[in-house]
Amino acid sequence: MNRLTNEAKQLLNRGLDAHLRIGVTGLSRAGKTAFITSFVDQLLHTSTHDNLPLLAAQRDGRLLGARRVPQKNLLTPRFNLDGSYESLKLDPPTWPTPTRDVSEIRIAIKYKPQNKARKLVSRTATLYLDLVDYPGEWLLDLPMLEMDFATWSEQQLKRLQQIDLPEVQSWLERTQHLDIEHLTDDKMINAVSIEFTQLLLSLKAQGYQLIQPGRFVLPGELADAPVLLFFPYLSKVHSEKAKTAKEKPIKGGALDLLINRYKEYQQQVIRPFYKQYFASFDRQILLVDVLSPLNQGEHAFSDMQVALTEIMKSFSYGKNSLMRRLFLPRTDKLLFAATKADHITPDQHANLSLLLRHLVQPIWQHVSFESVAMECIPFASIQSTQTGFVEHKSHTTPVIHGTSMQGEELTVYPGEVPATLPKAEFWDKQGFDFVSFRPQNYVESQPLPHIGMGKVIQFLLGDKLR
Ligand SMILES: Nc1nc2c(ncn2[C@@H]2O[C@H](COP(=O)(O)OP(=O)(O)OP(=O)(O)O)[C@@H](O)[C@H]2O)c(=O)[nH]1
Ligand SMILES: [Mg+2]
Repeated sequence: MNRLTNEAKQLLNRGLDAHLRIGVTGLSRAGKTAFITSFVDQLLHTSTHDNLPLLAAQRDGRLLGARRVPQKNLLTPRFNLDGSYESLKLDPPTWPTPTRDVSEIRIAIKYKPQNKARKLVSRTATLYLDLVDYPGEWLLDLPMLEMDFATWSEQQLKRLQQIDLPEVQSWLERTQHLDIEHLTDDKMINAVSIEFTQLLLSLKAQGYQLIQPGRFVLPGELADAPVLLFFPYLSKVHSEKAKTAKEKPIKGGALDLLINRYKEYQQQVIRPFYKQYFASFDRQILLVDVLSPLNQGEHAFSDMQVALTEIMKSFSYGKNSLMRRLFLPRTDKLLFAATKADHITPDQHANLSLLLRHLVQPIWQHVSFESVAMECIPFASIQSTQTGFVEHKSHTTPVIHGTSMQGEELTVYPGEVPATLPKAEFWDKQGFDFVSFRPQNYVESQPLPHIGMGKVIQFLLGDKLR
């Protein structure tokens, strides 16, 4: 009892209210906006509905209610929750519009503490929750911090050379023979940089996900800023021969400009993002749309795999990791979540979870040694289909039923999700048929339909509601 009263006294001094900051990320279209919308919507309904049976605090009847409160961080744009509701309320309902920058929203969750010491102090407590949406593309830039311009250029050009697309090859031919060392104004540099950005955007539209620098395709507030006007270029000045001859770029010349902009990008764009945002998250969720690349084909899938491996470097907190050396990350829980699970039949959810596990495997073991709890969960933020069975010649097949984006009622069996990284046979068979569904009609008094949000929310904050 003595220990309890001591703990209670400490709690009294600190106050019972706790604060949790969660980073929500994923490559564009992964489902971040739909996820935060549903996350908040589910919490707002917990006191009136039995919508999250897997969230222990709700199951135990200890959740008293949740409400939106003004965010503390006044410099970050607000997450547009009302905009999401407006899209879903339209007739026919539509998905929220794509977002391009970081945004955040704050929720206060009131609950009855279960912890004995907490109960001694007060019968109710509040958890303040910040959810911060930021583009996963920005995480692709971390490795750039350890590369100088010449090394980065070499790596990028090598990668571009491997992409067998006419627009890539023609950009390489046009730009790598320019004698920019002797240019003294920035007109040509700016023009080639804009072409490079367009090339990256076109690659992204074709399913390539490993895009570096990430801000070139998702500039946020930096759109049109000169810090985004550079491109990979292997200068003769960087060649081994020139190095020994101690040849230096002309001061104030075009090559100097490229190098300086690259350095500014490292110092003024990449570093501040990790310092101000990334290092401030207590927990993070990385949303991965595994199903779309599975549908788009081998190039999209393998590129997503490489992009994920790059992204995972930001979550690698080992003692010698770049993250640990440069910043002080404090994330203690990391969730990998496969989104849009309502596109497949329930019997495939286990495979989706296993496939995601294989995708994040390279870093999984590494991170779990560093006292970060990790989990892989398949889920759907806003369920847009219903599940059922179809009988055919005494054979029962599981199906999903929904309305396509064009308004067509569809009942489909989308196919099997491979439980391991797909092999050549899978791509030959093109075994997976993915249809985009429109959201179901929105009923204001009801929580948004979902699959597995309770498990996701329990992992991210269940222990903070004890
Ligand atoms: N069926 C289904 N589709 C989803 C779900 N979540 C997202 N989608 C689809 O994925 C698209 C992208 O979702 P968003 O939430 O806008 O993704 P995002 O990561 O915020 O995308 P950006 O803002 O472009 O970075 C949506 O327009 C939907 O078509 C879901 O739970 N179920
Ligand atoms: Mg978004």
